[in-house]
Amino acid sequence: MPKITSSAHVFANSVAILDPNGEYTYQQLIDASNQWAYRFLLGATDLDGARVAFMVQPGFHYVAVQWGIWKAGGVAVPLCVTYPIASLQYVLEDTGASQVVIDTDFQEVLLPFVSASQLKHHLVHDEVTPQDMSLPEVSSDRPAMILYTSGTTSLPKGVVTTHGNIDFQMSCLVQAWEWKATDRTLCILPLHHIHGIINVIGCSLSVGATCEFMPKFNAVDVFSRLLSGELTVFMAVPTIYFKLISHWDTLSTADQHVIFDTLLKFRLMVSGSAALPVSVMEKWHIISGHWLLERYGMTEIAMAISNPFHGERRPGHVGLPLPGVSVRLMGDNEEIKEELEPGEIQIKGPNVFQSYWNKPSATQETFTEDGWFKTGDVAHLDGGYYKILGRSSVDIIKSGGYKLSALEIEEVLRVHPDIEDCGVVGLPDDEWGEVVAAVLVLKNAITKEEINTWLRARLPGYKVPRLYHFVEELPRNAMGKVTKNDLKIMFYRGSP
Ligand code: MLC
Ligand code: AMP
Repeated sequence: MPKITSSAHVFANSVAILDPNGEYTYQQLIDASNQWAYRFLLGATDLDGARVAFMVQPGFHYVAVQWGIWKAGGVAVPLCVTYPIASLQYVLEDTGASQVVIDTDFQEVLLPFVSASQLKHHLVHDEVTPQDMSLPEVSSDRPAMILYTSGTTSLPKGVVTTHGNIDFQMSCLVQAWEWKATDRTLCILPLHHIHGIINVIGCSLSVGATCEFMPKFNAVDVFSRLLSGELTVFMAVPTIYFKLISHWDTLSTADQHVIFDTLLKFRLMVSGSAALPVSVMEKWHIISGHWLLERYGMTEIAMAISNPFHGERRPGHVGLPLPGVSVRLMGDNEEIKEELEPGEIQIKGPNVFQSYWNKPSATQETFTEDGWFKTGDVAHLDGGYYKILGRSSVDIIKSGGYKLSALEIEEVLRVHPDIEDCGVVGLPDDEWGEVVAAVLVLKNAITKEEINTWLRARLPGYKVPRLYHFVEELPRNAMGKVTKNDLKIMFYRGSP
């Protein structure tokens, strides 16, 4: 069982969670997660790795369900709360989930499918009679969680992490960033990805700190919580800092001074999941007096490289290997790269995931023969600090901190009856890092708005292209492969 669920007894009377419904102690979290575990066990002694999916609003119930699954010996599969049914169905079918937990807000989208598939389901607010049973011993090498990541294949892959992985991922950050029980943080990130799950909820609750939830990001509300003077740690993706800066720009000088004085008292402010532009880091320093701590991570490895808590936080760099994590840069000819030579980031350590769910060959291909995980990100070392230079695949797009697969979006677009062919690329964007853009060859006339409405039934909003360009034919190289750089150039020339 992850240490986070057993160490909670030490902080029993402290406030663990604050969400829109109220305040909850660690003891309430222990009690509620035990009850969830009993509900999942359905009289059995151990779920033995059965997958339990849950579509629950960020907050107390989300964490209680997650811990309940772990305590019962199940594998937690958090569902994105903005997914349309097609994306939810993919995850439920791919994991072979045997039970699903549904929050009131999501019954309309999920319940018809779950009922039709005769999946065992639980509603978060169902009245249940409290039970008392014994819970299984769950060893650290057992799978704990499956998170879906988009990559160089058209369909998202499930990343399986063990309890041991999760324990290490949290304890490593607690050590590096000096988390303490007196900390209080704000969770504004989606909870189907590691940034929110491990770095924010996991770290805070593993040390007895308090985690506040704001289920939907909004710059005005975030500033109002930051200004409460109660928070000590804040973590976000660069797009969020960009949006906060845009809001700050509209405020009076007097308000800006109050913000500076309050934010200066924070212990730590972190940025990650995408490259932090130096201009954003510098502007945030003017706003808050803080040099953001930028770190590098990935669903498969959680966090691997981080600027130091004490010491120089170098703009444009992701820092040094975290304690216990080994990092190397590998060249195309299997040679380890030295200072200022670009190479692929490869990672080894207890943070590295176990496998891609049901995909043994994808798992094998992503590791070197000597067991290093190949990230696909290219970096160089600059005076001991790693600097990310790019990615080995043009088909991976990072937008708002979300990793998107151009291939996945193309695959869905090609199903549209009026679309003959398409190519999807990421275009640089100050706010989003990259925005998704699609070049289409049409069979029949159709508007961008019609395409977007159709896509939103099949993909979450953050995967839907922001820009379209229509052509007679896609540019291809001698091998017949679409030349993605030519697609990008079309948008710089202007879209019709
Ligand atoms: C949303 N929109 C996007 C978008 N996300 N557009 C382009 N790119 C995106 N990524 C669109 C929506 O479709 C919507 O359009 C409009 O923006 C507002 O949507 P929203 O969801 O309300 O946006 P907003 O609330 O402003 O959200 C922005 C955000 C969100 C930055 C809060 O994108 C977010 O939560 N990002 C974090 C993702 C994350 O946690 N990644 C970590 C992965 S783990 P319309 O037309 O409907 O108005 C990882 C490892 C690591 O990367 O190192 O951490
Ligand atoms: P995900 O698969 O959603 O976990 O996204 C992981 C990817 O995010 C990494 O492979 C990187 O490409 C990117 N990433 C994470 N942190 C940073 C960072 N600080 N700078 C640049 N890219 C980052």
